[in-house]
Amino acid sequence: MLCRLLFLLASGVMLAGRAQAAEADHVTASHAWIRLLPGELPASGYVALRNNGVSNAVLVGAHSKAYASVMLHQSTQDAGGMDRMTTVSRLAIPAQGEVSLAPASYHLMLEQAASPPKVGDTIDITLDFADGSHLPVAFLVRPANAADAN
Ligand SMILES: [Cu+2]
Repeated sequence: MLCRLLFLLASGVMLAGRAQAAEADHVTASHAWIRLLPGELPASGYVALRNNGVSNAVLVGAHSKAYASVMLHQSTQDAGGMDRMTTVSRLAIPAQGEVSLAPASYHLMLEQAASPPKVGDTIDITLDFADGSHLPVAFLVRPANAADAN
């Protein structure tokens, strides 16, 4: 009897420990959308991420069945006003803080669509965190001239 009680206690502690370790569990996503560009041009994915946890959540990438290639990028302008994009390997969402993937900033670069997306479609993209946890997010496909916020 005591053995069984100890076992139950131990598994309860393990479950609690696991829940605490999962970064994705503390992150909520809102305003997830994709800007669709014509032809074979890559689309961009945007989303506002909030971390309700007590430690940083670190986004390390994303994947989707809808696109063969999903990359985390940052757009910046150099001194001459030229737009540049760089690959981002780690993006920390601070504890109790927010990070936005938005035009002219961080974004998901989406290439090699499995089938051509249409405006109004919802596309599932899973965000990958440094601890191996995942956050599935539904992105709304919007036209090339869509405003920054939805
Ligand atoms: Cu990009």
